[in-house]
Amino acid sequence: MAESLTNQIVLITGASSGIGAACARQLAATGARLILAARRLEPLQALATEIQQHQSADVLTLVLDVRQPTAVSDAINGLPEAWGAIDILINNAGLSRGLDKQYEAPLDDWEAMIDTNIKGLLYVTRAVVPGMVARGRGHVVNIGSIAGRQTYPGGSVYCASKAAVKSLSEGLTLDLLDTPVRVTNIDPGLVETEFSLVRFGGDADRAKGVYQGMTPLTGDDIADVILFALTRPPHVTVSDLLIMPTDQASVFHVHRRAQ
Ligand code: NDP
Ligand code: 8X3
Repeated sequence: MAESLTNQIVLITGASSGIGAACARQLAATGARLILAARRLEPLQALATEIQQHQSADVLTLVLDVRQPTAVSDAINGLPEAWGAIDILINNAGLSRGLDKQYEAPLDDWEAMIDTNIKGLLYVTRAVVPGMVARGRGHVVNIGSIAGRQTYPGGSVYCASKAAVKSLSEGLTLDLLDTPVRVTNIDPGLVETEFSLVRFGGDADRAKGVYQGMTPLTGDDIADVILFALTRPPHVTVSDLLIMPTDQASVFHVHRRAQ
């Protein structure tokens, strides 16, 4: 039987936009209780208000920078009692910075990507998963990328960070083998979110160009698949998925129509 998500406590990192916000909206409709985490309070609060009003879901917002290990463990350990037993963790917070050559890129960009996409994901996992193991239930969803499977020019460090996510998903699966806790790795292709805007430092025209002439995925497309994985019966693990726009065959092959 499909797993019900009603009253399950879900922590979504990077819930203030894009894929994370889409997951929040879809999970709210299932009756799950949501902890929405990100650095920006305003979009988190706006989303929480929207979800509470339209779906009367139970929502807690958490201003959190996943790059700060002490802040992460304090935030998780300090959750109100009614929210502490996290059933589902969606490790979604992540970003790319620039498209510079490996021998030219600004060091700050590397730090941001490695600290967020690899170390941040690890810090949150380290804070949440012991409770899942102790309670004998839980599901971790890691958001990787097609960029973790194929490296493109100027993408060295972002691609490496997403290859690391894939390894971390595999490692966590192995480490949890003698427990009921499940791990799902999701690798999306091009999804139109704030991702490219962040990558190109707020340059909206350049960001728009990434999706020009093709139909990208939406955050909802990825949330659909995550919901599918989360609702499989307990003996089924959707372990590793690549989700692509129909207009994309690889990081190098995107079908664009003349406009
Ligand atoms: P968005 O930029 O729309 O969302 C990224 C989210 O991550 C935001 O909510 C942002 O919130 C949060 N975030 C960034 N840094 C931190 C941090 N240090 N601490 C906490 N939260 C943080 O992009 P997407 O929705 O597209 O990205 C979500 C995930 O999907 C990322 O891991 C990305 O790498 C991955 N992905 C995206 C693809 C795409 O084409 N868009 C394809 C494949 C994978 P805030 O700024 O408020 O902290
Ligand atoms: C995001 C997809 O191809 O822009 O991870 O890196 S890509």
